[in-house]
Amino acid sequence: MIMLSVNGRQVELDEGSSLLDAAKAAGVHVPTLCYYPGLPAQAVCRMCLVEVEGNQNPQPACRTLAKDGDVVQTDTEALQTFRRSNAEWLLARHPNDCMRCEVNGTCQFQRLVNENQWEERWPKVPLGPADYPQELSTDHTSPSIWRDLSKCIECGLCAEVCGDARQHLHVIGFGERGFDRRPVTVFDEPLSETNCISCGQCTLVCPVGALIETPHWHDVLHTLDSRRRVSVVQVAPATRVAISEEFGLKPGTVSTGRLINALRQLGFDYVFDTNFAADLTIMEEGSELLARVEAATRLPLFTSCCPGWVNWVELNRPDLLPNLSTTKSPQQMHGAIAKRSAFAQSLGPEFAEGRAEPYVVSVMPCTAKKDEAVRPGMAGDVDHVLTTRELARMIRSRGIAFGALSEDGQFDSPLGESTGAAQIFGASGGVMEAMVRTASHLKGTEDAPSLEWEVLRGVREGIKTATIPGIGTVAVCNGIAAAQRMLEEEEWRDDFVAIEVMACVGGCLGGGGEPKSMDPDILQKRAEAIYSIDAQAPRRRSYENEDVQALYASELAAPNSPAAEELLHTHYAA
Ligand code: HC1
Ligand code: SF4
Repeated sequence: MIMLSVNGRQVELDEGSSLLDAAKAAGVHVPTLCYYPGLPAQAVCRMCLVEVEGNQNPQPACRTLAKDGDVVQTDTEALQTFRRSNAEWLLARHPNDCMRCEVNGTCQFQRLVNENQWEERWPKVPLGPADYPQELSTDHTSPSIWRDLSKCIECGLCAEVCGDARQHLHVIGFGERGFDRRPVTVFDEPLSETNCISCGQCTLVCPVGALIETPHWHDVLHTLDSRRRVSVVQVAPATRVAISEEFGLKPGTVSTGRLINALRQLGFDYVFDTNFAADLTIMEEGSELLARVEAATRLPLFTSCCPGWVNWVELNRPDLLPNLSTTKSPQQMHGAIAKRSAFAQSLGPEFAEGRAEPYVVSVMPCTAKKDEAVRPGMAGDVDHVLTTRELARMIRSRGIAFGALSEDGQFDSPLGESTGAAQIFGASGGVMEAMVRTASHLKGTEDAPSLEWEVLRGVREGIKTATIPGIGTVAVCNGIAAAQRMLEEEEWRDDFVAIEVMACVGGCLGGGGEPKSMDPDILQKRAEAIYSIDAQAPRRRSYENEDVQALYASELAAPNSPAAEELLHTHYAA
């Protein structure tokens, strides 16, 4: 342990802590723009400069190790002048667009300028070289992610998260040097022409509005307000936990009921649960796994509910496409059932054949789900996809006091029932654990004590494995980098019968559309909340979902039947 003082307060810290950690421990706020927990310190914005006794020059707190006996000052007049000058420089390169900007209210630069009342003193200087074509600075080609380089503050976090620090995709990197430095794609190609998998991690770490999810919320409000179509909304497992953070509730607060009430107030006619379709996914995917094991073909089976992962396979390893499960993701299944099944007619006369097709919206923690919704072969199942952040914007724009809503909201029936197994889809390892619970039952090897597969849980990046009696060894790749590492080894083909891959570390609870958080333990808190919902669920195995059973009885006959194949499965393209 080391001892030091920050603004006269003594703090004790582990060795290896930074001066930023020390300030936090002392309860002192040091401003940052280019710092993000878990990513390498950039130390480029110079907002976190602090004075350390004995050092002539101020030090960036994010990248300077705290030493025993340090005496640190964070808010001297000289530091305030440094910060103001740096901010003025950034202001000169930033448009005055805050009032209509999608990140208004959550932008860290806006908040800092506002808190300090810094002024714009210099003429505007656009980002990049003088001859940089302005049409290249705005890129709306991706169905999932919008880029606006004119808002970039060159913090470097997008390149870090897309590169070696997290995703190992290297779609965005830094081009040019010095004054012309800016984040670019290879050859400045639009995102849609690159190997971007749409995971949106760059939008999560961007401190400003330079990288955002492709916004759908304006269109959704417009369609709801027109009241021309029966509207259906489905809610992903990870959203009901993380949305709480957007409204100041404690991280890890479960807000399922509040969320349902908010969606009704927004004007949705039916509020359904993506988890219903997650149970259905397990019936289809679990049966697919058993059939492949039986026939000893196309093994290992890769899960396919993460569109970031599916995109990665299509772009980088088309040879693995036969191994991907053909089962649609829960989002797409839910849309297909709400729109195209005879079962949907039981929802009410407005769903009966011949009437206008329902308008289906999904709320997801994921930017790649926007891309999935327009994929060939699945386009039309879901009309619009909102991220958790976008839904929060909608709720705020309609003046709904989310925190004051009651937790008593209930999903509509029948596309609202689900089990605990569906809920854990939102965490890394959850899809595999859910599949194991049902596959063991279908195989007749069900073992009650193994309902909870602890070894498959956990939010830390990496690979987890478990051997399932009667089925074989399964693996979970937590993050697209872990999957890439695994595929570099040759043994994976022989070692596993099934592999779950979620592109975002932590699984969907760490998705690119989740609330922005500077809490280093946020993934763990969200995961605990997700597993608590499962632990309290009256039914915890997907085959126990009675509405799923009713759907098979009334329309689909059995998992992987021709009717199920037609409605609930898809194909992939190299
Ligand atoms: Fe996910 Fe899924 S778990 S992919 O992460 O299979 O987005 O939450 O909705 O479709 O159910 C996301 C989450 C989500 C799907 C399910
Ligand atoms: Fe989307 Fe989840 Fe995949 Fe991330 S892990 S890209 S949030 S589906």
